Amino acid sequence: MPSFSFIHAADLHLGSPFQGLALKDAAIAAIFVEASRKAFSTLVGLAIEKRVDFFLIAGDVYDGDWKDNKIGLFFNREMARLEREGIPVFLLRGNHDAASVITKTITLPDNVHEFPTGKPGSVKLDGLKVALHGQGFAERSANDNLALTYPAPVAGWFNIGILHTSLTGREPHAPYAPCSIEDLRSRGYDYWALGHVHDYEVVASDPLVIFPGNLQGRNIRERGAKGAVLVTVEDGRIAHERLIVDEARFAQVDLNIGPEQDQTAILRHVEHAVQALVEDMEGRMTALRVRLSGVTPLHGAILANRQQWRDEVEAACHRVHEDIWLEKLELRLEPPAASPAVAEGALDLRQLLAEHASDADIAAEANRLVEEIAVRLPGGLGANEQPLGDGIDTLIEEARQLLMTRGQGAD
Ligand SMILES: [Mn+2]
Repeated sequence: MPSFSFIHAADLHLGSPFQGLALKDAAIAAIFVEASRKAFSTLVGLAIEKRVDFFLIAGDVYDGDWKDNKIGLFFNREMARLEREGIPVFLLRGNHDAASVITKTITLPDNVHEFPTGKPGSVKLDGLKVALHGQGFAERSANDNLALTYPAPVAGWFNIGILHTSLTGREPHAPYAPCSIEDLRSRGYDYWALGHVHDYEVVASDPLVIFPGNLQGRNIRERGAKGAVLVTVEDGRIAHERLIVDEARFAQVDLNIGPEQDQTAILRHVEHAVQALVEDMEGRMTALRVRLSGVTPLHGAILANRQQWRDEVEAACHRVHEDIWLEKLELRLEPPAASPAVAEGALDLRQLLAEHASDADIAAEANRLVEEIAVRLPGGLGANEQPLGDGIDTLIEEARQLLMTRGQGAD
């Protein structure tokens, strides 16, 4: 069997609206806005440099329908770089760029081959004795087990299945083209190039089943190093390695503060925790969420001066590294136990809010409100799983903290 190598990427989400980073510095925010495209250009550059034999993209090239042709022009330009180097690209449509979702087109170069959407298709690379099998999504939702209808392997060849799927479920990713590892194994292929899940995961090793994750974190839920996978096959032996191409990174630190810590101590605590991140940054600009929790007598003062505290925490980050920017200061603080001053029978707001914060009805009502707001958001933000950038738990907690501050003001 000939030796060869290929790149397996997925979930480029080109054109994804930028979300959840209230960076006040426009120049810094612009780096994050451009990051997804830069990451893909970097990956194409690596494909050329490493002289890979082909390039796979397992769905969700585009985040949704194009506003205009800009994103199509960008993708075409990158595909043309690969074509000039003789590198073919095999791709399929996922839930975000299903055939019914994308209404605009730009003619792509001849090296780009798209798998059909109504049924699985196969491509044979004769020189390499490699057979590729794939099926794209016709509609945004694909409820059928697509893997089961993939064709039998070509005997004696290296067979690769390409599929956009949530497997048996990968929260918080929506369930699409559900299938089990056993379903994949039953096809008798040598490698499964999956897409949809945005975290890198080697799901199985016999055969190899991999989610490469997305190329660039787009919000605080997509943290850590991002990239694609380089697969090398030599004398029938398969090796794989990650190619990290992200341009900027998201990270989070959770700090528990105690009642004895004053402002200086809290900010030192932040610095100390952030220090541990520097190695993980690998030189990338980093958007950091700092979550402060614990019991502190400063509770009221912090909530009342939220903006000042946000800036002080960002300043602490910059004392550690100039490229760490605060994505958000998330507060989950509690005041020390209630003073006995609360009169018998008086409404104890804190008690009341604490009792209701985890109430299922409150969560349902909050979800309904988010949906109502989502449809009015610009730029397709409403189509996101979490259009306000944070989960319901965090939003309810913030509302609770806000009410507590107001309540204190009325004392
Ligand atoms: Mn997807």
